[in-house]
Amino acid sequence: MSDTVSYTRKDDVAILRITNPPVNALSQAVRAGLMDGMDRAEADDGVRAALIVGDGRAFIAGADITEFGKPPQTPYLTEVCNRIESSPLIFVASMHGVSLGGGLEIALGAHYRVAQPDARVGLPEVHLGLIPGAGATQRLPRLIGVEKSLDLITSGRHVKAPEALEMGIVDHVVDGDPQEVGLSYVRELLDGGAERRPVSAMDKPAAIDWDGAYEAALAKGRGQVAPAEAVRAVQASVEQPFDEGLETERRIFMELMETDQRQGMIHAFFSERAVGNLPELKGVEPRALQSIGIIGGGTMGAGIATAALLAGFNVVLIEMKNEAAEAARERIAGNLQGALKRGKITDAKYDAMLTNGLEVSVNYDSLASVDMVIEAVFEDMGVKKDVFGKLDAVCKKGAVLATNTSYLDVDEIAASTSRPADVIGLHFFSPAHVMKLLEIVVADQTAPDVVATGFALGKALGKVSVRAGVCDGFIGNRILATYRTAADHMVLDGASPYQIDKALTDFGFAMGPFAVADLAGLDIGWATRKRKAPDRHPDERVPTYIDCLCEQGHFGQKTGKGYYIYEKGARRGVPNPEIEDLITAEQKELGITPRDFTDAEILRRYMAAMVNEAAKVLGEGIARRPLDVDMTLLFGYGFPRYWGGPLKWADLQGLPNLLEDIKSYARDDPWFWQPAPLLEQLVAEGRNFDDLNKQAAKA
Ligand code: 3H9
Repeated sequence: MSDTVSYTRKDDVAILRITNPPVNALSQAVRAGLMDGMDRAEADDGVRAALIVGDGRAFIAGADITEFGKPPQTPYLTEVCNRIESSPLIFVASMHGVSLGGGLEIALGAHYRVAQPDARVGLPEVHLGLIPGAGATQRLPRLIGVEKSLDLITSGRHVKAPEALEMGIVDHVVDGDPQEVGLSYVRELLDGGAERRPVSAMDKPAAIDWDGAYEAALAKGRGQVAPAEAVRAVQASVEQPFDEGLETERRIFMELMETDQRQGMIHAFFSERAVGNLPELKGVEPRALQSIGIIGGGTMGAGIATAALLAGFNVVLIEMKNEAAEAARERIAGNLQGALKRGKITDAKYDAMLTNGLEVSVNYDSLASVDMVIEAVFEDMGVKKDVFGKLDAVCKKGAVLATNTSYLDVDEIAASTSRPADVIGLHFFSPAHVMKLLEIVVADQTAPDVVATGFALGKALGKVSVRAGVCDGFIGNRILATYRTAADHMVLDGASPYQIDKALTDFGFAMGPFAVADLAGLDIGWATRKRKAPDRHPDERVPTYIDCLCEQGHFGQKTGKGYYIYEKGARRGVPNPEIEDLITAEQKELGITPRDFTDAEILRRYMAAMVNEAAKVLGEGIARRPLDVDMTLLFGYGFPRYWGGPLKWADLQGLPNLLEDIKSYARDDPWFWQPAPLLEQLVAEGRNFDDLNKQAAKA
């Protein structure tokens, strides 16, 4: 038998046990092993039924994603599922841990399914830019109907065993050892005279409004095609005989396999896992971490405190005045209420977090015993240095001292203490208990175990942590500043902010840059412009029309007026008519004759600016790998996941073309469009960003 599928027999039942750590992915060896196991079981005298069970932590996590993009190898998964279903033996799947994608398809090929109470099933293929490709779009609708199937397939969500039982995906839920539970269920079935029950032979489900469902899936996916294509595959289960439906599913699956979106999504899948895996941290133990101090109880500080409490840490929050401390407690309680409402925590947990887990104080001495402090005060070097001076005086030896600054020099902050090796940047994104990104900013003297502690914290909080070096804005905000500037230049030259926002949401961004500016607060950009004004290069083009709004106290969403006007309580606004006049006035003042931009040019310039700055960030070592940039933009800046990130997007477009475009833009504005040396080097060497990712993985 194969190394990955073992064959044993208990009385009249054959047991096919899959062992392919870590998650029993259906590699070619596993597929072949299952085929061999079936041959053997059917030839084994006296065997009446067969049980499929997984070893280790999962039944089967799906097809082996590392095989995608390579020539498919026989036996194909569809054949394996069909072979299970058409076997003369009664086939039972005993499911524990996860049964995802092809894993669930194997189970749907079986005639009966039993699951552990904490098992989860799902068809997450859309998260890889695909649809299920081994029969689920044809079998699941026959088993549970079209609507429930579409819910599962187009969302990719995981369903826990009790819900799967209610939906009719599994037949039985029992706690115990998966093999033992499976065997007793098979016994029960055999003794009860149960017969084979092929799902493909079940009645076809009822039709729905397919075009409506297709359009809805397309809109919800913001340009992602796989969920919408899944609707067409499910449609085939109603309109075509089973075998033809399988062919339709296969055709769509193979077409999606060829798309950029599939490549982008799979890049995102592996990068999300690789991003926290730093060679420099191999063998480095993080420091002990149980209690966290937080300085500042505004939106950011309260958000970090909420995230820390939810992850089980004790939190001491420092504010300047008692009223502010109490307001911070209220803010945190409000955030936790949200978690309570969504069923993430129980009433008892909620009470315990607020009474035992959280201490608010106005006295820095309360921080004497905490393991880490995260400062989240006003973005001003003087204020930060003052805070770090106090922390240096009160914190115990070995405590990690972190700043949540979003652009200030962490080296300078560290140098203001007597223990720079303990100082690190932990840049959270607001709201910190919701946003997934954490930039871990490593200063010159930060000790390796302090970096490891930052990553350990990120993991405990469920964040995607990215290592960044010190520069103005680190990885994310530095790149943002550049592509935002490209958008500003286009506005000066004639594109409207609303056309730009629309072109970028059409591309798949959650929001366009001007809607984002309104959300973040126009005062932030205004303050940055003022801060940077003294060092500004004379060739730098900086529009000032929006400052007129700021001077009148209009800061975007929070004041009801910015690029857009917001009705009270509304999150979406309508274009502010004053903006056009302000832009026209500035164009006149600067002697600019506005011109038209196509959406394609807007996208190209915006992305070219993003990629060029990202290549500079990489070239300077602020980000170590292209995938670090990709994950920063994906998890902190609303970049569409199905493009994998800006540098994956750049690879997919072709770097030589992009460099040519940058050089052509530089003819009008050579100061802004200076090509990144790394980009020029990659083009000259015929390499791309993914080659750098691969090189880093080998190192
Ligand atoms: C499919 O089935 C298509 C079919 O319909 C049709 C085919 C014809 N393959 O996430 P973790 C690796 S599409 C290969 O850190 P967790 C993962 O990279 C597939 N490798 O652990 C990591 O490696 P490393 C549909 C896989 O406990 C290690 O396993 N299925 C696969 O947080 C541990 O993973 C999916 O989309 C795989 N399928 O989460 C499921 N899965 O240690 C995708 C995982 O080297 N997987 N690895 O970094 C998941 O959602 C999570 O990995 C899972 C475990 C929930 C299973």
